[in-house]
Amino acid sequence: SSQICRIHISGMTCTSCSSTIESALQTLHGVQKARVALTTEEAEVLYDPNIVTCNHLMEAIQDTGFEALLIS
Ligand code: 9UX
Repeated sequence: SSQICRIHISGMTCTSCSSTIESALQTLHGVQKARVALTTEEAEVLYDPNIVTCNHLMEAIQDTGFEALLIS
């Protein structure tokens, strides 16, 4: 089964920022769908909890140079 993780992202200023993060999330094993919204500063990720964790998703965001905070 799948779960959804919602993450607040700080530091994005352009659509290139959000695209970079979205691509980084989409390449992760276990991620089924990832959407990053620049205006709301939010990422919504559909993932398989048997393969990857929400913590791991947040680390991947931080690795691209942005701050990530768990929403839900
Ligand atoms: Mo363009 Mo977004 O350099 O940080 S990718 S502003």
